[in-house]
Amino acid sequence: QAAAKAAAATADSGAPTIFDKIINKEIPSSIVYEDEKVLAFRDINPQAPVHVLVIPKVRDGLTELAKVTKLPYLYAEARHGEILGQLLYAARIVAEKEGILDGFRVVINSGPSACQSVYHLHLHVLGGRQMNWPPG
Ligand code: DGP
Repeated sequence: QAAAKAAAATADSGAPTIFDKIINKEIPSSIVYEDEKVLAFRDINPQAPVHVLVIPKVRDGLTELAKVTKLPYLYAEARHGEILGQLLYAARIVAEKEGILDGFRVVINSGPSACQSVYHLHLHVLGGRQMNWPPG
């Protein structure tokens, strides 16, 4: 908890992130789904039996989205509609592939107060156990 908060508070929201290296296959990841615009891979620190991150690959859209997520909330504009829709569509594909369509959670941690630690927009797809509410 404390470590996650510290990482979120010090994250550099302008710089390339570890996810760029994952997209470019410079570092390995366990890929669950990939298409032209979206990459989904297993979280290195899973919080549920299924914990997959879904991220945009497209460099231009990515830069714009990474910038807007500097704000303490998800700031989406109309021009982001297509890529945001593709991310949600990929989340559904991931849930289906992982066999958790009966119940899964999609989370975006946006900004330091939400414990965002990697400043490359990403959806967490979580499932495979009973999910509780409220979240922490
Ligand atoms: P967030 O706190 O929402 O910014 O989540 C970032 C997630 O990214 C966190 O759950 C751990 C994951 N993560 C960080 N570095 C790596 C990595 O190098 N590989 C993988 N697979 N996941 C990573």
